[in-house]
Amino acid sequence: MATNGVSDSLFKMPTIKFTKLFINGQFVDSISGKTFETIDPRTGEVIAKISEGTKEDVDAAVAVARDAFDNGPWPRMPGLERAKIMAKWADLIEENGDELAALDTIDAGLLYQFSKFGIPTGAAGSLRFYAGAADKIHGEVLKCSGEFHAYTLMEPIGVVGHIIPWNVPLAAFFTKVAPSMAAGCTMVLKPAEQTPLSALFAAHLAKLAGVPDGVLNVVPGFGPTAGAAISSHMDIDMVSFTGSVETGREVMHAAASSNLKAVSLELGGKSPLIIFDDADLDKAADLAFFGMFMNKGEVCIAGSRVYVQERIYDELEKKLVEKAKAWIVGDPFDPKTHQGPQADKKQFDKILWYIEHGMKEGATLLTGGKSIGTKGYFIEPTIFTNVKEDMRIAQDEIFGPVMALMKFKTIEEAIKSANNTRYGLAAGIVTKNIDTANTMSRSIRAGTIWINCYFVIGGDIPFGGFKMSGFGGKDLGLDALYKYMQLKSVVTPIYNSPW
Ligand code: TXE
Repeated sequence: MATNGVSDSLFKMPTIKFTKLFINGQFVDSISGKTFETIDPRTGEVIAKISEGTKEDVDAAVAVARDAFDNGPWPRMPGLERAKIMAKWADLIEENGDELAALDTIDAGLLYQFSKFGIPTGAAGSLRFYAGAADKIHGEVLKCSGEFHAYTLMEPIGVVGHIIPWNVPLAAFFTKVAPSMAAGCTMVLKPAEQTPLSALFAAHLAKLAGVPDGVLNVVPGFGPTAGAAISSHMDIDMVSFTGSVETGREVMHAAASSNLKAVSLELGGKSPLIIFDDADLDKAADLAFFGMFMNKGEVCIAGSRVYVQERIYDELEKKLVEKAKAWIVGDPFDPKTHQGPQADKKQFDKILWYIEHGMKEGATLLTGGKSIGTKGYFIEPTIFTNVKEDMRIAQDEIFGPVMALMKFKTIEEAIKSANNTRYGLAAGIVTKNIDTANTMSRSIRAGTIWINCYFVIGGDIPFGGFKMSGFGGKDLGLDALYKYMQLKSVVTPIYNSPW
């Protein structure tokens, strides 16, 4: 394995300008005055101290978001006006793209090239996609029985609480914020405690773009305090959450036991990639490797269960090992690096625990398995073979660079294996046979199926899971816009009312 560790000379540290809560268009200290440290996963060192929002700060943020929704211009503005402001914000995101991308690299360990790629696509791209839809929101005229005229209105759902994770901070931010803003909602967003930096910078740019005060509020803080205050708040109309199944359960519980706010959950995955023996082996190996190790496996849609038809299994195994040996783990700013550090110590420890557990369970470690260097959270790309489906490494979301390689004989067996999971976020199929592709894509219970590709996501493709991977409306696509809206029916007599 080619590992270059971390070369100090390549470190780039952007200036950290925004460390406070963003409420009502201002950067303010938390009410308690408390702060927490955000850590650089390349070194384990402190980047900055961030104001720590707790329940009181969430209350303050919700009060202004509520007022902005009930009395402010944003929900009442013509869609085209909202769109103009969002498009201006998108321009500013691109103008400041280098700095924003660097913030995600130092805060979450994303490859700088990957963060940069996400600026025009995931961040500005999402804003532009939903800005384009903001003036095309309409209900329909209904043909109803009796002499009544009836129609529907699509109205913004109200104040939204967004709770987002740390694996792709800026993309997660805009996946939530862009459609809800286009819908006319106001919001309070809690970034993950590991990665608050890019969200605060983006909030500053929102203000410059002309987003009215109170519409977007960002409250960094921890899950059990700031996060729980959002999901249990009586004045928030909807909570939109991305994270673990366990926390998703808590969010739903809090929503149910407070004001029954609407809930949207995007949770984890254990997605299968199924390679049939008619596939081009080099292309299939590329896809499997990319599908697993992109962003160091910290992706909810990572193809972490790779099923290979038995005739090509040994050869594919060899190709994957070769790829792992050539894979460079190290400084995420270095353009030659393929994989940066895991996002934080907790995640690093979790992944290493699973690797050890996989060996104890009896799977064969084909390559990798160790951490790299003495500082930071770097882990080798790891591949297990001889994996049994009931092993935890084949069932649990590891959220790290750990692939479980398994064999299958028939298409029936492949379908059964692909569905042998409590998750249902995504799946990939590699085959030249259209019948096989059609049969598989109809039979797998997952929200996205990729045929001869992987990780193709974008503003225009709805994204979200089946089963325990989530529900409550999709992220991305026009569906995401509608999940932040509610339908109102309006009915009136056509002729003079007898009443
Ligand atoms: O997630 P949490 P963690 C999976 C992945 C990872 C595991 C644990 O397997 O290893 O989850 O990660 C906030 N009320 N995913 O512990 O706890 C928290 O502050 C309200 C998959 O970081 O779900 C953060 O902002 N909010 C995933 C957000 O929830 C709470 C992405 C996510 O943290 C809360 C991330 C509470 N009680 C992890 N507790 C994906 N689907 O992409 C925490 N939070």
